[in-house]
Amino acid sequence: MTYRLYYWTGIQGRGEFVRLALEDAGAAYVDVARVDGDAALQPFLDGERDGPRPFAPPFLVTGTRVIAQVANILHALGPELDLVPADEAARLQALQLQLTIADLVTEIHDSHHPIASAEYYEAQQDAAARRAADLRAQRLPKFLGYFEDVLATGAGHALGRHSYVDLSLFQLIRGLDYAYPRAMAALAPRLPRLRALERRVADRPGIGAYLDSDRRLAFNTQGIFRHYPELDGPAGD
Ligand SMILES: N[C@@H](CCC(=O)N[C@@H](CS)C(=O)NCC(=O)O)C(=O)O
Repeated sequence: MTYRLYYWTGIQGRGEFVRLALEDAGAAYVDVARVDGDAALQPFLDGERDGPRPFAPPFLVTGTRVIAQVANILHALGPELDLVPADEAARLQALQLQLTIADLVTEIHDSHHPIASAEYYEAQQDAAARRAADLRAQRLPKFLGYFEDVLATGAGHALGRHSYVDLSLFQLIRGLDYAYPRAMAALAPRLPRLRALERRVADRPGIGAYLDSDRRLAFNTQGIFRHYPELDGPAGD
C-alpha cells in the first residue's frame, strides 16, 4: 500500500509531523504536491473527490480513505506503522498528547500571526511582539515543562516506548530552536529529557536518512516555525 500525503509545497508546515512518521517507519508514500503541484489538493478541498472533504491540509489518502487533521492522521497511522502501543488506553493517551502538541503548534503560529492568518506578518508586527513575549514568558515554559514531565514518567519516551508522539516532540523542539533560539537556550536547563529525545530521534536510521535527504526542506519564514529576530528573547520568569 502506498500512502498519498497532500500538503503544500515549499514548507515543512504541519505536513512534517506526518512525513516524520512515514519516514521513520520506512513506509511507501508519495508527497503528492511535490510531484503534481499544489493544485492537486484543490479537488479534495472543494469536495470533488470521494470520501470526507478535508477543511485544510495535511490530509492522507489511501484508496477511498481520506483522513485530515494531523492528530487524527497519526492516530490512524500509529497502529499501521507500529508507532503506538496496541492497547486502547495507550492510543488515547497518544492522541491526547498529539492534540496538546497541536494546541502549542497553533499558539506558535499565532505568535507571528496573532490577528489574521491571511495578512502579512508586517501588518500585525506590534501585536506579534506582545504575543511572542507571552509565548516565551508563559506558554513555552508551561507546555514544554508539561512534556518534560511526561517524558519523566515514560522513561524518556512519551509513551514508555518509541511512538509518533516522540517524533512530533522532536519536530517541535527543532522548530522552536529555529524560530526562538534565544528563548530555547534560556529554557534548555529545564528541558534535559526533551533535548535527549531530540538527539535520540535524529539518530534513528529512518529519520537520520530523511534529515540528510532533499525531502527534508529547511525551515523558512513561510512555515509555522518562523525566525523573526525581533520576536525572540528571554524565556520564562
Ligand atoms: N488543526 C489542523 C490545522 C490544519 C491547518 O491549519 N492547515 C493549514 C496549513 S498548515 C492550512 O492550510 N489552513 C488553511 C486554513 O486554515 O484556511 C491540523 O492539525 O491538521
